Amino acid sequence: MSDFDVIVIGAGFSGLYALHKLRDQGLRVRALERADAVGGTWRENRYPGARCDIESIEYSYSFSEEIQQEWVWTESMPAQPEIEAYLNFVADRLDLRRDIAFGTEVLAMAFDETDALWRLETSGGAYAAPFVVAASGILSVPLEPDIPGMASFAGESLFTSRWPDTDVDLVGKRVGVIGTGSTGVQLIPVVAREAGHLSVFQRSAAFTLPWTVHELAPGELDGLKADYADIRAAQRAHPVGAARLSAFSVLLDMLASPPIKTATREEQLRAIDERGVMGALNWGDVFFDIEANRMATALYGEAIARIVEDPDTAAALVPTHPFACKRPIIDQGYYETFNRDNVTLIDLRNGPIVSVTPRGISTAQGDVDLDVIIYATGFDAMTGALSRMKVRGLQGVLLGDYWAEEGPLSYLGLAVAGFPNLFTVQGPGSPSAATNFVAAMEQHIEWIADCIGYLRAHGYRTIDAQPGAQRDWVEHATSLVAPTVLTHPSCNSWYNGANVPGKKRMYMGYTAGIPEYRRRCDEIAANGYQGFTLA
Ligand code: NA7
Repeated sequence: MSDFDVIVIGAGFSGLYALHKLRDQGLRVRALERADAVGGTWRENRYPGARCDIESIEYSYSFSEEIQQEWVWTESMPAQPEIEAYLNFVADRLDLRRDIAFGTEVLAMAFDETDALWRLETSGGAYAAPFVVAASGILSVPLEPDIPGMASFAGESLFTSRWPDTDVDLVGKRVGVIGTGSTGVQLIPVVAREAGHLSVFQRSAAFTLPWTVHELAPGELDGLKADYADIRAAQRAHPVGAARLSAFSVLLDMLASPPIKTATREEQLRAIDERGVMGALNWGDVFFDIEANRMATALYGEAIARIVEDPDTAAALVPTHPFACKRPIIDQGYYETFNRDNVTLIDLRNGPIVSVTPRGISTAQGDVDLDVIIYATGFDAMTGALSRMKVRGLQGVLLGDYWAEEGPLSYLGLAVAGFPNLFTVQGPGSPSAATNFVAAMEQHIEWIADCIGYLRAHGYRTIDAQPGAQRDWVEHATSLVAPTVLTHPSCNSWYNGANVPGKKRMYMGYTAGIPEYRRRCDEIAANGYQGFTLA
C-alpha cells in the first residue's frame, strides 16, 4: 500500500496538466518538482529574447474553457515571462500547488515487482506509487560543452538554459555567445543591443526566417476568444497541432509548393524578391531531395547576401546542413544584427574553439578577450532527463543503459518495454517536438489518464509494452522519415541525438501528424491496449 496512486515527475506544462487530470479522476497524485516553482523548461530558459515560435492562442491549454477565456495574452507569440506567468496562473487557478512537492529532485527509481510499485528516491525523501508519469521534459537537460578551460574563465559564464533570476547587466561589456541554434538566434539580436561588443561563435550556421510578433490590439484577443471553439477544432485536425502561423507553417507551405528543380532562374529570383529568405526555401522537393535542398540553400545564401552587407559574413551565415533537418527557427532581426558595428561573427568552420582561457575564448583563428561568455549549446533532448534519473525496470535494467545500447526505443513514445507502469510524456517516437508541444502533450496526458482508469476499473496491476510491438512502432516511425532529408548523414541535430557525443543516432519524432497518431493510440486503447501486456 502506498500513499499515492500516481507520482508525476515535473511541474511544467505536462506535469501541471497530468496532476490536474489525474486528480480530477479521483486519484491520489503527488507531483515532484526539482525547482522551487512551476514552469519547467519555460522557467529555466529565461534568457533575453526567449520566445515561443507558435501563436499564444494555440500554444496554451485547451482543456479548460475557463482558463482560455480568463488568461490575457498580450502578444501573438508569447515571450518567456508571459508563458511562465501563465503557468503560475494555471497552477493557482486549479489549486495545484498543494499537491506539488517543490525542491524535490528524483535521484533514482526502481520498479518493485513484488508489490507492483515504483519506489522513488528523491532529494526530499522516499516516495512510492503504482504508476509514474514522467513529465520531466524533452529539452530539460542542458548540454554543457566539453571545452577545455571553461572553469578558468575570469569573467562571467552564463548558460541560457539556467539563466539567473536576477538582472544580468551586459551593458558596454565584451560578450561572447557560443551556439546559433534557436536559442542563440533569439538571444543574439537582444544581446547585441546591450553589449559593448558581441562575438558570435558559430559552429553551424542556422536556417532562420524573419517573423513579426505583434502586440494583440485592443479587441483582437476578445475576437480570438470568441472563436476559440473553431480555433481548437482546426488545431485538433491539423498535423502539427497548430493551424495558424508557426515555425512549422514554413515546412507545411513548402510541401505544397512547386519543385525548385524545374523552376527557372527567373522564378527562383522572384521567390526571393517577393519573400526574401523565406521564399528561398519554399519548394516542394526540398524535403525529399537533397539536391533540391542544396539548390534552395544556395538561393537562401543569395537572400542573406541582400541583407548582410559584409560579403564574408554573409557567406559564413549560409548553412551547410540540409534545411528542415533541424527545427526551423523564426527570428526577429537576426541577419540585420550582423550589420552592426559592435557585432563580429566568428565562423568556427575556419578554425574551432581550442579552449576557454581566463581572458576569453581561444580559437584556431586567434584569441578573443571577453567579459562574459554565454553558452547556448543545446540539450540532451527527449531521453536526457530519464537517462540521468537512474530508472530501474524489470531485472534491474537501467533505462539510461538500455537506451544507450539499443537506441531511444519506445512504444508510441508513451512506454518502454521492461519498464511497467511508467508513462513517458512526449517520449521518443511520439509527435512531441515535431509538432505543437502543448497540443501533443494534452493528447498524451489524456491517453495516460484513460489508461490508468481502465487498468484500475478492470483490476489490472501492471501494464508493460511488448518488445515486438515496440520494435514494430519504431520501424513504422523510422520508415516515415526514411525518404526525407531528415535521415541524410549531414543532418546532425538534437532530433536524432547527433548533438550528444556517443548517443545512438535515431530520429526521435513521429511525423505522420497528431491526428493520425491520436487515431492509432485510440485504436490501440479500444483493442484492449494492443501491444501491451496487462497483468
Ligand atoms: P540547439 O538547436 O541544439 O543549438 C545548439 C547550438 O550550440 C548549435 O549551434 C551547436 O552547434 C552549438 N554548439 C554546441 N556545442 C558547441 C561547442 N562545443 N562549440 C561550438 N558550438 C557548439 O539548441 P537550442 O537551445 O538552440 O535549441 C533547442 C530547441 O529549443 C529548439 O530546437 C527549440 O525547439 C527550442 P552545432 O549545430 O552542433 O554545430
